[in-house]
Amino acid sequence: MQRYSGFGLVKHALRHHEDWQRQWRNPTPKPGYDVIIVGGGGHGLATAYYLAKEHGITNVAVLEKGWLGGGNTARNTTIVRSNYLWDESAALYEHAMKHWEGLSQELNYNVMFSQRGVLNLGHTLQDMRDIQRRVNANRLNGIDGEVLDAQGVQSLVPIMDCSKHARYPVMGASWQPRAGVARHDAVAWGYARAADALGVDLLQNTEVTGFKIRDGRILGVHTNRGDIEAKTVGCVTAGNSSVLARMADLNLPLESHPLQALVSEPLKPVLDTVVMSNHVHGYISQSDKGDLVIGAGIDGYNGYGQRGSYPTVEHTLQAIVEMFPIFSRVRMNRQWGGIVDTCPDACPILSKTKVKGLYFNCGWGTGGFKATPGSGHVFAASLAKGEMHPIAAPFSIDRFHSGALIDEHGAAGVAH
Ligand code: FAD
Ligand code: PYC
Repeated sequence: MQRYSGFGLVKHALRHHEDWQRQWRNPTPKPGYDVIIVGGGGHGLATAYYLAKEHGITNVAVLEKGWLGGGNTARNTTIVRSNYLWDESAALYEHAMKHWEGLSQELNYNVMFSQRGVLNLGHTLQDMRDIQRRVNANRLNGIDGEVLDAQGVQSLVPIMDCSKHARYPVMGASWQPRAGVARHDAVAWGYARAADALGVDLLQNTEVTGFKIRDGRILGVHTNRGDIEAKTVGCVTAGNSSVLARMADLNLPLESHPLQALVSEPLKPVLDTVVMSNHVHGYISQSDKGDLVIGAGIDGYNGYGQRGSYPTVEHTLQAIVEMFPIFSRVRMNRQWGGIVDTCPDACPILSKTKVKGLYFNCGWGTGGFKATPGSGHVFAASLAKGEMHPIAAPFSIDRFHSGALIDEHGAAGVAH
């Protein structure tokens, strides 16, 4: 792959940004591939990359109906942490965390992973008991975590109102120092460039409209650009997963909801960690550009609108200003929404289906960005071997029949 030297960069800058090398090819679809990944978000692109890199399966296409990373990957607020309660999810998110810690080097692409720590605040005695339990469980799983009291929180975030006069006074928090944020679109672009370099075809503006299934086996997909054959198909389509599932006559226990976020005008550096409060219902961090990145819970209704709304801005900012009165005069710049697919136990689905060769990776709800490298890694191994990777296996669709649910509502960090 061609790389630009310092001289090359200057030369291109002087030529008015013309003739830059494309980051990835724009191939014509082949009639068939060994593996098709539906969905060109972070998870789909990571899956394709690890298929090629770790399993030598390079005859792979990623089919994306829009542009790469234009779904939830580019709409999320980029919080990365692994402090989940149950062993199964702790293993999955910590697997991702370990990948995050070397991802920029792995992809030779700066994904700006910044381990600035995440605080999950507690405002009631019950919150604090839950926090204590979760931090204990994390430590038993070798995941970093501490329980802080209000004073500990105040010393980490001097600008937050940790006084007793707040409507819901801060009693303490869980603190994961290795947690943080990353640059969302760089994650998609980094995986895309690396997968393309290994021979993966990235097909944008290619929408899957149906599946070719015969005798209970997948044979390929129908798309707006014609039929494409493959005996292994992985669907990684986040908020659209139940729509895809219906095309294969499958019923997934998913609900699609808008989840909104907003950013402020840029400010000088003022907040160097991530603060989340489920109770007051808002979370906040400051991006490297200086804007405050803010969000809350999912919209109460089902929908596919990728838009923001005034009531959400209002109630989210009420929560933020309660915690941070210093931000009361900051102006907001932009708001947007993404479509998240929520599962009844607030855990993802990584699973085979009753259609041989057809797999789903979905249901990440409000929290899948942090899982991107780990999810791609274990999903690729599952597709390559035809058996779910041990870290993925507990997240099979079968759990909704067996009752072996993994309830992570408490650790989800965002109300849903
Ligand atoms: P996506 O990036 O959505 O990719 C799926 C792709 O599939 C899309 O590009 C879509 O166009 C494509 N597709 C759909 N249907 C078809 C079809 N028929 N044919 C072809 N392509 C199709 N998670 C965190 O961990 N931390 C956070 O701070 C966080 N904040 C969030 C804030 C907001 C506002 C939102 C909306 C989500 C947030 N999330 C967060 C959740 C996170 O964004 C998602 O879980 C994650 O990005 C899902 O990644 P993905 O690659 O599976 O999905
Ligand atoms: O899962 O940590 C999370 C999260 C934060 C904001 C949205 N999701």
